[in-house]
Amino acid sequence: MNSLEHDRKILQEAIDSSRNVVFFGGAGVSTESGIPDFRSKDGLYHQKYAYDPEEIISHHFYEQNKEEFFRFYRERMLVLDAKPNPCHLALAELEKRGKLSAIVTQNIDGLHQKAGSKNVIELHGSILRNYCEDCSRFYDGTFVKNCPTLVPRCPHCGGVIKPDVVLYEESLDVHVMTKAMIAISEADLLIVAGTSLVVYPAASFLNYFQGRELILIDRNPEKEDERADLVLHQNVGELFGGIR
Ligand code: CNA
Repeated sequence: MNSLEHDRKILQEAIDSSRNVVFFGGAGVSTESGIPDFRSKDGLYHQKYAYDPEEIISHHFYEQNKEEFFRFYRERMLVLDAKPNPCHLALAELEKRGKLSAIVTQNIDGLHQKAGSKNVIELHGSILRNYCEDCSRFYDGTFVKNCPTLVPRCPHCGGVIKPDVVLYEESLDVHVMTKAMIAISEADLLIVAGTSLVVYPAASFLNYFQGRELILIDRNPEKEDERADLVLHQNVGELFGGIR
């Protein structure tokens, strides 16, 4: 048995012996769907832009330099054609079977819902939801993608259409945070995958876990966390490929 099969067997056993699994994920969950993460070697933070990507997606930058923000956002973040990978699909199946109660995600790509998951708690919002800053009308991701102007404008009032995505310096929605905390605190198995756990407050939600086992999955062989009972260094999509 190779290391992938071995780790998959361990993960399957942990799931089988749990009654309430919660999945906490980050950008690494979608790299196998072709969406780059932030902090891996091939991630967005290691690519060259006119400005530091971390600065571009901050609230003050959005307010001061909308053109540059939307140039980066359209090129790098507004990915609408990605497909769910085996991790997204296996999690949706586990929810259907009543094993998994919630997915808490830092991702904004909507791939868990595309895979069929229902209870997806999006800590950082979604590129699929967009609002006019002036009249609050709603627009989907395709509308923003196809908007002829670089800065998307509301056809009704001319206001700027802002993605419903939590930028750096912005607060998380209180109701969303509460749902995430409750879900994590009620889990007996918490699977944490594809996240560097450096973005706060999201990363601190792990502290609400009081269940039996916390399993961390990351492809970076150096990634560890003192809260984890077990660390599996695998590609999360590949690993979940055979999970039932
Ligand atoms: P991050 O800081 O980029 O960390 C990603 C982590 O995942 C790293 O530890 C990688 O080693 C690991 N990783 C990457 N690919 C895999 C893989 N296939 N299997 C296992 N591990 C892998 O991303 P975080 O999510 O921790 O940071 C939070 C930010 C990233 C959130 O605010 C997100 O909105 C934002 N983000 C989201 C997306 C998306 O929605 N798909 C993409 C890029 C960034």
